[in-house]
Amino acid sequence: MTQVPPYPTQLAGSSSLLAKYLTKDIFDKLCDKTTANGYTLAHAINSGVQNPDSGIGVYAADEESYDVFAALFDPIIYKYHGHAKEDKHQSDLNSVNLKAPNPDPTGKYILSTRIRVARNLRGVPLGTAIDKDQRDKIARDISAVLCGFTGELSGTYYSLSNMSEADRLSLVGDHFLFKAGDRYLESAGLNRHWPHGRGIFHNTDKTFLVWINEEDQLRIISMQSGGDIARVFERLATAIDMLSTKVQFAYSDHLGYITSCPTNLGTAMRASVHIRLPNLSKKSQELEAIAQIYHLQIRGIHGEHSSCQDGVYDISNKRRLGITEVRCVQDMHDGVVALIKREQELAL
Ligand code: ADP
Ligand code: ILO
Repeated sequence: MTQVPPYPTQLAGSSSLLAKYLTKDIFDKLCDKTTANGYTLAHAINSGVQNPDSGIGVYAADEESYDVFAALFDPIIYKYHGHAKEDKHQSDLNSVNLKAPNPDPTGKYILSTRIRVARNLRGVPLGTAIDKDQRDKIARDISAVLCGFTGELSGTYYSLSNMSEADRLSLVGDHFLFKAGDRYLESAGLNRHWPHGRGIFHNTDKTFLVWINEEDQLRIISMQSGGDIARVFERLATAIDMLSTKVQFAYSDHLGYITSCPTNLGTAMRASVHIRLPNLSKKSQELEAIAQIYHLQIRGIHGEHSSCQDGVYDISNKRRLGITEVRCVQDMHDGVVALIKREQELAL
């Protein structure tokens, strides 16, 4: 008989969505449930329990996790994305529908633009429950597909196991590669067998990159210096189209692309700029207010949970589910236009 874990009292002082929605009643209802991949409630909540400073605190292991643990995941998804149980997701990667002229043609504010989507393969457990052989197979199969890309997208796959420490640190420092040892991922089981099966594919200019087997099996990334958001989106859409002809991704009509963290469901897209806002950085309430109007998320430029330095921010779309990819990027674009306008007014 499986042993039922006790209610995690460590959540008492946490302001995560896990702590908010994992009432004793919900816990009792879900604590003996398991998905076909052997994923339990204890697995799903471990990251939030071990890291009480989490914003969310839960991870899934498969599409089934979102059904089996729906009593916990549904309110979290609704609170984060405003997406209700009966709502459907919709996709639009057609760059013609995006109205995004460069908000900063002289390059005074925007340092760089990056758009990424997460993808996971249909029928394979997510990184939280995947085994070593399955993970290695993904790295082999996907890198082989990517190495067949031509033109602007042609590039090379670098496995983390064979990479020198100096190369790894340089790629991380230049914002191209994921960091090692994230404690939220660690307690979610996403760092098992590290660095096996992890790697990065990129083209020569490092404008097209694919992370393999980090938080999600694939993170498909388009990025470049400056604020040409439309060009970055167009490149990403082309790469996604090409990959989609070779592999089937996990997708549901309700949740869109299935990801290990519920914040990434739907489009699984984060479109961001690194932007210099020295005057607005002294008026954090105003910055927050603009972010709220345009559905923006504000981060430091060294990844999530990093803080702002010298008035430079990572500004991205916050919503991802129930809206299209074009809408995600439009949110970011329109918000950045508003931020630059206010920054200019404050400089007068
Ligand atoms: P995610 O991969 O979920 O989008 P992170 O915040 O962890 O989120 O970012 C991963 C890496 O990408 C970090 O090194 C970050 O600095 C870099 N990055 C994010 N947005 C940009 C951007 N607009 N320009 C350059 N680098 C970026
Ligand atoms: N588990 C962390 C991160 C949540 C959102 N970010 C990512 C990378 N998925 C938390 O709950 O704060």
